[in-house]
Amino acid sequence: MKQSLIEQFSVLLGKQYVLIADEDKAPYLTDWRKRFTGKALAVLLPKTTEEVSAIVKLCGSSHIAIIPQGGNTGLCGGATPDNSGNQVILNLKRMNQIREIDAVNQTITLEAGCILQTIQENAAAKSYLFPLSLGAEGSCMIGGNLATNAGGTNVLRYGNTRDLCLGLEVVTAQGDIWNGLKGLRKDNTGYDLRDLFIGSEGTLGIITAAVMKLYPLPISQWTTLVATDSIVSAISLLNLFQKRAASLLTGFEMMTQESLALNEKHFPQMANPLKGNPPFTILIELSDHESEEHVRQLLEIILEEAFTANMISDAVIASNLSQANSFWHMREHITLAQAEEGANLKHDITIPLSSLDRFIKETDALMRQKYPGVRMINFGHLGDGNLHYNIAPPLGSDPKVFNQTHEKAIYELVFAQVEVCQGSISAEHGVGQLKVGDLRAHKGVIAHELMKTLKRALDPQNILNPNKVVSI
Ligand code: FAD
Ligand code: 2HG
Ligand code: ZN
Repeated sequence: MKQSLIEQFSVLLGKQYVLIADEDKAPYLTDWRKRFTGKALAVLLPKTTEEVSAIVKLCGSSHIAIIPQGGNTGLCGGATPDNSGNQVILNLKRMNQIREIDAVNQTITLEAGCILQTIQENAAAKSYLFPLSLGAEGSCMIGGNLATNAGGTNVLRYGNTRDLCLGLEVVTAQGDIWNGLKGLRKDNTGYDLRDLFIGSEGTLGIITAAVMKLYPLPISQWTTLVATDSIVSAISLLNLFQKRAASLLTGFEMMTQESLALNEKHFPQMANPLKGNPPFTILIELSDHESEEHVRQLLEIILEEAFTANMISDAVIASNLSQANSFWHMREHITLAQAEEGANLKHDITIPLSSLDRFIKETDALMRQKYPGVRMINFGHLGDGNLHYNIAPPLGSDPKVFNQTHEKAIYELVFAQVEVCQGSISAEHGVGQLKVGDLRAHKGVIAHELMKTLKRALDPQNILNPNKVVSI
């Protein structure tokens, strides 16, 4: 049966787009963090929506599950198959056409396999901003961004991927093609199907194309690094910028001393330009559609006010684009430094800003008491209350052994603290296979049951990314 299915895939896609040799499949079988590895009957590389639809129908009639995959940069194992060898990976990288840029409507219609950075570059070439921006933008794809409702560094001003999307084209679990590619900013015709598929991590449908919003490209941007000695000061600074700069504030990222020390250890060229690597370094970006001078003056006025109020103790304003880029690279390299250091435990959480200081102080204290020597590698999108509260094992311990022994208890400790502060256990990375149990425990019974009801209704055969997000 399996052999005949592979032959049918080959007839449909062409033999070279049905990968069955172990060495060809290998790059698709392990997630970015190397936490999960699975097996797959085949890796399928369709070029058109019709081919995706035909694959789903063939899989449906053979009861073979499908694992949708984009750039495979997800951090929760959502795009990795299980170990049965009975699942196929459907990678959308060949569906990489920009179908249309509508200058009047300020929208771009894209296929799911378009790489995020390519989209940004194409938009910029036409003087538009496509605001979604994240460290993996050189390889993640818009289908994956939509499926995970990715966040990144511009959420503060432009929202999550969901907020940037106006319409979708989706292949359903039955293999039907839903064409919802309307570029409408208002559409109250019943249930919002688009929002159902966004963030569903490939469990409800396969996103094949999308209409996304474009914005005017800012004409000037100023980026600065500032030093604060506490999270309370950092939040006061955020509130000051929100008040004075309002919508010109496009980035507000926090990095702790420990996270930048780790960066410097693995990437010495990424050393913190702020003297002495202060307790908290904040990266702030202002963007404007007026003159360079206008936003520069505003930035200086706000920084002056912050100095006077003792919110900050040092600041460096990037003098050119290359220095601004180096600030952002420093921020984005923390994840890579952590990967170099070895396996770590990631907690991608949101906490209301009013409870963030309490969360960090209490959780750090508990962590140090229970796991002496443990390292808190803390950074994140402070403007969104989104903390990457990552735990690295004590120096000298074997990360694998430490994680195997303590992972469950550490997750429980952090998530219990998140619950006390009324936060979320997944701010932007999603659930994947990593947090299925945690979602069950923390989403609330009614919400979790509703999610299972949706899954059963849309995918009764359970062939789309089974056992990811929810198990039914
Ligand atoms: P994949 O990893 O291939 O897939 C992710 C999930 O989406 C899987 O469940 C998969 O089945 C599903 N999926 C993929 N394509 C489709 C489709 N077409 N239809 C239906 N389902 C699909 N994330 C953030 O939110 N913010 C960040 O700042 C951020 N920074 C990162 C930095 C680094 C260095 C790395 C490695 C990752 C980062 N991520 C971040 C996580 C990751 O990049 C995002 O989750 C991204 O959106 C995943 O896109 P992808 O194309 O790689 O998807
Ligand atoms: C980021 O903000 C990403 O850089 C990755 O979301 C976070 O490595 C992480 O935990
Ligand atoms: Zn992030």
